Amino acid sequence: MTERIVVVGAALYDGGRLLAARRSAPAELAGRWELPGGKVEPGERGEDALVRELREELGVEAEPLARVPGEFDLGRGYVMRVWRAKLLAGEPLPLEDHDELRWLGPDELWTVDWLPGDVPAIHALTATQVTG
Ligand code: 9L3
Ligand code: MG
Repeated sequence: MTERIVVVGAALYDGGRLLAARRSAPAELAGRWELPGGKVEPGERGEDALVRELREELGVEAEPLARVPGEFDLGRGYVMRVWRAKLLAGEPLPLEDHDELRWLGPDELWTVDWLPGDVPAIHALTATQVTG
């Protein structure tokens, strides 16, 4: 596949804890954990896609803070760009494609079974200390 599909992922923080979301679909990804987010629409800015995806998937308002350097290969032509984001309003709910959410403290980051493509992103997040 030569097409590159850009996916945005949110490292959503609240009080120093990171939100992890367990996928319920599609079947081959179900049960694994990810940073919430999804595909960028044509012409859409990454930051705008992030805000939209967090509204749709979790029902919250969030503010992108800073891009995590790099691009994470998800396979099958997908690459993920990650932003740290801060929860502004709302309590996240698994409204779409997720069946469980968990806020992870700094010492709990590896207690969930991350999707393989998300693992390098979590490592990148821990490489710097800034949280929202
Ligand atoms: N994906 C992987 N890790 C993530 C996200 C947000 C997405 N943190 C993968 C799962 C799908 C594809 O990217 O194969 C598109 O994601 P979505 O639009 O189904 O959320
Ligand atoms: Mg999604």
